[in-house]
Amino acid sequence: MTEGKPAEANLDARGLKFAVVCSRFNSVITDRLLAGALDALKRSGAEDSDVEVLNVPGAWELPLAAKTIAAGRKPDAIIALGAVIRGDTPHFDFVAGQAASGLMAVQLETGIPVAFGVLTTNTVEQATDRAGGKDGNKGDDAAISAIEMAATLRRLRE
Ligand code: INI
Repeated sequence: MTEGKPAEANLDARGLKFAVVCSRFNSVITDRLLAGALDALKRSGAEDSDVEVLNVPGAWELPLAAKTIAAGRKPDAIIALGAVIRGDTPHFDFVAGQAASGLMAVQLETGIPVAFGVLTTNTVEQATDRAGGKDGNKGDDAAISAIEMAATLRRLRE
């Protein structure tokens, strides 16, 4: 291990600014993802005043909202939350695929980490399990990743 670098993730969110972009589509699920993300930020020391929450209609809209926030308020990290659940048409593939590649493009273009808290599941049950159910809360997980990336990038840029 290189001297001076912590072996464990830095999950200290104090002094860092975050934006949470959350889609309303499948809001029964995304509300739980949002609660998980906000809980993780608070647990890790983020101030309420350093956390901005923005809602968008669906996962399709997440990349543009994230890009606009990145360009404007320049938070230390963005947490994108959504739930894309497979139906009987290929719609799922377009929405899920474009949300994922759009959010990746935003973080690479802007240099602001975008945590991917978008569930892509075959069923509502699978989504429920991952939104505070038996498989944890992916909103919480995304927030933890965002904190680590924000802290790591801040260190790298110093
Ligand atoms: N948006 C989602 O976030 N999840 C879905 O499962 C979903 N499905 O299944 O259609 C979905 N569609 C809406 C989409 O994100 C846009 O809001 C809409 O197409 C308008 O641009």
